[in-house]
Amino acid sequence: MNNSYNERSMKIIDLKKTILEDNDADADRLREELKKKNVFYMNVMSSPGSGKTTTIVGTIERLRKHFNIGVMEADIDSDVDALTVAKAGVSAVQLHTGGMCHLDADMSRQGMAALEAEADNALDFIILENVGNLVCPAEFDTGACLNVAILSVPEGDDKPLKYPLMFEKCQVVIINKIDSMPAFDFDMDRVKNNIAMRNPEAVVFPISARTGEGMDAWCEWLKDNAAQYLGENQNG
Ligand SMILES: Nc1nc2c(ncn2[C@@H]2O[C@H](COP(=O)(O)OP(=O)(O)OP(=O)(O)O)[C@@H](O)[C@H]2O)c(=O)[nH]1
Ligand SMILES: [Mg+2]
Repeated sequence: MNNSYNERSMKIIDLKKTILEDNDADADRLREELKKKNVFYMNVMSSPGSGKTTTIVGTIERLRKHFNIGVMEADIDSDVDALTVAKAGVSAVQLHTGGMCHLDADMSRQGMAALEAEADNALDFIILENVGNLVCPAEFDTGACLNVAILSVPEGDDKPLKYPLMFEKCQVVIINKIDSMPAFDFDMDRVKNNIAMRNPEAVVFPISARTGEGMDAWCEWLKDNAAQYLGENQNG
């Protein structure tokens, strides 16, 4: 058969890597921008329902006298979390990700512009509740200066083994719902060992966002770290 078509070369583009590399560079730029503006940016990640919103509300209650806090709630749809957080008395915006399972640096920047327009005073502490997902959010640097993963007791102590990247990328792991320990075979020593295998530097805080147990220790640590970051920027 006479084939009149010329053969064409075919290019495979590793899209994901390009997207990730572009995003990494943009996240570094955002961190620099936030440093200049003296804003501490914390990214909270977990599976759906691990207690991100409940922990964030408890954190706001303890830290709002120390910082001007604003919250970005990222979800695929709905505004329930932004409404919950706004009731705690801080500026909040709901970000819809258009079906995406994570937030990236540019989406963070867009959200911050909306949040700043919403806020009465200049914010110095921005919290992102990332989309509930233990995989995708860990792949995309949001430009945050602190990454926090929440693992709740009912999910099981083996999750750091199954979802390594999340536990490698965060500086803090909060173990939430410790009030439910009697109902599960969750072993606190085992989970700490599993986290340490992935990330020996990670700081671990067992808490119950429902009863408040452990919340003061977590918030004291966070207050000291945020104050140090903001102080360093002012001095530097
Ligand atoms: N027993 C117990 N329940 C909790 C605790 N923290 C949160 N919950 C409950 O867990 C459910 C989910 O909590 P949320 O704070 O909405 O979890 P989330 O991670 O924000 O959920 P998504 O935004 O949907 O991903 C709610 O019914 C909370 O009341 C806790 O420490 N102990
Ligand atoms: Mg939530």
